[in-house]
Amino acid sequence: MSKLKETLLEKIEGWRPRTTRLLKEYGDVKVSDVTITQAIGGARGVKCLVTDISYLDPFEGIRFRGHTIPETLAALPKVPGHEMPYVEGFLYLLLTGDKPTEEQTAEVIAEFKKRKKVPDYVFDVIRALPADSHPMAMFSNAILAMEKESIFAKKYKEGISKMDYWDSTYEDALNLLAKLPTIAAYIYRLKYKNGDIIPSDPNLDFGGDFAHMMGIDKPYDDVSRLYFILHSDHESGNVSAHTGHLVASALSDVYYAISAMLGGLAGPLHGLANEMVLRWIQGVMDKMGGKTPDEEEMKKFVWDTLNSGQVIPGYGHAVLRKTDPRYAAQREFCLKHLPDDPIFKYVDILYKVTPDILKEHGKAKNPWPNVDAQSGVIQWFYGLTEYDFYTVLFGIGRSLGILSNIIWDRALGYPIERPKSLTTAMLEEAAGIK
Ligand code: CMX
Repeated sequence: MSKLKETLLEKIEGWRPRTTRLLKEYGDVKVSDVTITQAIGGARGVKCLVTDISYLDPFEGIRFRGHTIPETLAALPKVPGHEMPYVEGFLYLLLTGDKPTEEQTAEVIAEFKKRKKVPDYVFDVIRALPADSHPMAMFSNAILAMEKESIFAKKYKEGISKMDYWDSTYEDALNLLAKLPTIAAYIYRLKYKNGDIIPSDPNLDFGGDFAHMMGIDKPYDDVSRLYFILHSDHESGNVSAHTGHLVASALSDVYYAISAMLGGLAGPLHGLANEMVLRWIQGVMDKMGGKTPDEEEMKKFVWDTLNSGQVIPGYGHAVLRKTDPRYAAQREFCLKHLPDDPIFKYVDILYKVTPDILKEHGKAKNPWPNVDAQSGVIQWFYGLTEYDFYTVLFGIGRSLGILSNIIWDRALGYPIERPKSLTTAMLEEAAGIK
């Protein structure tokens, strides 16, 4: 057994009595009430999910295993000669809650290297899809095609104890994660680079090999590491994380769960917003004939979008009530590495004018930018200008968090998810309407 798995087992055995005690002795304690607004309105703010991997405070933003983004980036072992930490060390943190040593990080790197060969039939499946398929549809299909590799599904059919579900789920999760950079880069090179595929370099880490297979020079390896870490997890209620958890709660294996969660991430109100931001900015650039708009001109574009009944992509959030620290981390990166980039200038002017406009518009509860407002600029700057690929990058990152959650869901024996519905007439009755 790997040291990571041994540590995880120790953590799981230590954690299980806490969950059991809460259920046995305090199961009736209330943590939330549900109003009609919440029942009709997408369960906003209803506290009915449990995760220890990350927590989202509306005013502070995300903490991964208790650490803010700057703390996380500072705490993890760095790739020698690079600014950013190993994604593999970050996974160790998500899974165990402990900051990994260099040695513990090296073990996860070795685990990924062992598992990263993608079966040939996956590439056949991708190539069989229509060439104009969205890259997210290609990514989801490729992952679903590998379902037959699931160790959990095989063991379940053979008959295993509920206490051991997490073990084969862990194996599936690592097997799948290790392959995601190769699958994603294959889709990119097939779709946008005439099928000129760059093979994986067995000596590189997760982020480094991804940049290599994409064919993009340094520091894109660090950009990838930062991007995957920032997008990994945002507690459990967002559409992708919730979908992953929900599907896996039926004991569907992780191939089904990750393929499904990508479908949710591909929506324009969720992960696709990073594509929509670049689309929107390109539209403004075309109208401006390449000239950078001043604040007054930019205000007009924002108002025109709102007045035509559309949302401003990259702004607003269901939980956050301040500038997303994932936006802030990427902004800091831009200020350091690409302060004069024309698209960054657009994003910067947008940041200056949009919050006040959204406040005046009076609808969005959060007028501040989210992660997606800033992420495309960095990709564009380093040469990844095919913006319909951006959500795939989000999908690789998000898989780290969702798979960590699913392993823990299984370890703690969380049941199949099944909230209760009401009819409109029942709501009217509850409201006292005749
Ligand atoms: N531009 C214009 N209107 C907005 C808005 C925005 N950026 N954000 C919210 N609103 C509107 C909503 O559409 C809603 O309008 P209606 O009352 O007409 O339905 C109203 O303000 C209230 O919405 P809310 O409670 O503030 O926000 P929700 O929790 O319903 O939705 C989100 C959250 C993110 C879907 C929404 O802010 C939005 O559509 N933003 C733009 C798309 C985007 O950036 N999504 C990415 C989010 C991060 C991620 O998941 O990747």
